[in-house]
Amino acid sequence: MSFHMKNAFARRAMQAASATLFAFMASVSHANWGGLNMPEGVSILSKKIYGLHMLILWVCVVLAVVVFGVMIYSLFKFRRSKGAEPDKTMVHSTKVEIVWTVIPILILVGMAVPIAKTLIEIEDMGEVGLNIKVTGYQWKWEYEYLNEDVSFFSTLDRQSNAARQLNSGIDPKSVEHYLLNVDNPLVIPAGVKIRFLLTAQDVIHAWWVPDFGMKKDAIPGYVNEIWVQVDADKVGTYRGQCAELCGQDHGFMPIVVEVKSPADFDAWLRAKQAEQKVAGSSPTAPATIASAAPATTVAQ
Ligand SMILES: [Cu+2]
Repeated sequence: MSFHMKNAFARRAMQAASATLFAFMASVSHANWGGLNMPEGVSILSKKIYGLHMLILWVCVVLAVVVFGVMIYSLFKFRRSKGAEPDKTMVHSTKVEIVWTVIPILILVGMAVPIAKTLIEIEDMGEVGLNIKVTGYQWKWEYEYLNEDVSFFSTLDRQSNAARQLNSGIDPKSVEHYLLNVDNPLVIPAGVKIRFLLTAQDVIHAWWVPDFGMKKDAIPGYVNEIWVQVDADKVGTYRGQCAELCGQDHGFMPIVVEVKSPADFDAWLRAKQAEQKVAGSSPTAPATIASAAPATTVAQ
């Protein structure tokens, strides 16, 4: 390649790169920056996980700035065209090798401490106020409030189900919370530690509500645990989905959780108990799980 061709190629490459950069900048200036980061969530654990994520992100940013800063500075400052000569004495410097091995070890150990603390907390199922057994089915969820005689199924709402059919003639955009709404939402109290016992009846599903910061597989024959404590002031509706490819209608088994104040939750639970007693349709929880669950006391 001649010098001129090389030059023309470099110029065209620069033009293409700057055009791409410009297009990228133009698109991100209209982007929803709030959706770029992971959500902070509304539970004790989701906030801890978010805090960890931000801590590690900033550690990575500092490391990247230092490492790339030194690298780019060295590339320009000591380039061959300026007559730089490689320093042969540094090729096997034991001192330097020890330094750049020990520093990353210290950084990794420093990061492992808060991570281990949070992982231990995630697994701590002590002092729960309410136990809910969640069973995944193709394609719905069943919720059983253990020792409370309340259980029900939660399936995709009728509107979404009608709109999703081929040639339904219904514009999905006209359906509120399309594919993210259910007939019977799960109801839980805010400010109470709740243990979820996850299992499945047919294939592997996964119960996932992003705002709770928790996602875990629901596996037939196994009982997995997670706990969630929503902040007392975060009463509201939170949505999630099955997060494990579980068959043709995997995309149609959403999760809706209504978080109520403890008083409102108690009223709801009592009404539900009365309703299920009348209907005579309250299946009792399997003895193994019910007996493994500690006494249920919902904080007022
Ligand atoms: Cu599923």
